[in-house]
Amino acid sequence: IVGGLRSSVESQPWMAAIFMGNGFVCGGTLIAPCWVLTAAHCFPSGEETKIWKYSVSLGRNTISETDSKEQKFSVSKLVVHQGFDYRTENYTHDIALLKIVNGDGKCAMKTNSVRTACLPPFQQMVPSGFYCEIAGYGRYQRGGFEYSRHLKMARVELISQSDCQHKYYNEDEVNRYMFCAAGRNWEDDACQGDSGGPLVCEINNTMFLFGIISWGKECAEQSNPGVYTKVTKYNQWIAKHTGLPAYTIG
Ligand code: 4AZ
Repeated sequence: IVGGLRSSVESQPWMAAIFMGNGFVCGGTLIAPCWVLTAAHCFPSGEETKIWKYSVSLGRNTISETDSKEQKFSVSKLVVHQGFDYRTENYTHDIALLKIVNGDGKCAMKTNSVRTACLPPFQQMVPSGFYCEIAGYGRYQRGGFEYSRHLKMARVELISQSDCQHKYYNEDEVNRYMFCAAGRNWEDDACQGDSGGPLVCEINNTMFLFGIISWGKECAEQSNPGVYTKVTKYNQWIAKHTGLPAYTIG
């Protein structure tokens, strides 16, 4: 996250960190005790058969050190959206699911630092101009290469679909499965290493996961908003692959 501020995981308790071996891969969001939603582009094609390489941490304030309150899991299933094409520069359907399980065969336990985010109802998008928040452990400086030592968050404003498709990007780059958001004065943005992580919006005191951090041209550059996977297009896909009852999905 470029700009924004340092966050504690207690204020982003749905935040997941995905690792391959000891290496950090991507952010993610806990949407049910056994399920983390993330971005498809975090996984090269064919990774569904190599889930033993991956692990997931919840309740973690830094990437570099383990946390006394953290919960660690292995991955028992990886579902990458079948419409995502890793070989092209196209990020359509940048969505994936991880099923998590710990050494005792259990899923996530609710604590002060671990909690699920809600999924919004199908096709119900927040209006442009609305402010939401993003979180991640990725790069923290415009043009920088270093990942943040701590979890960070930032407030971003949702940009109208037509502005995003005509003013900032084009319709080939940004389609109806994506939306755009940017910080005040273009100063706050997601950056490399944040992908897969959450864009949540507060509605009636409840945090709903509307976006998955996906891509963008550079980070925190004027007129280059961040682009997010539009979670409200995927309720049925999530229900089908998790088996979660539809009423818990928005
Ligand atoms: C990335 O490479 C990435 N500024 C994610 C988000 C943004 C740029 C790059 C948005 O994962």
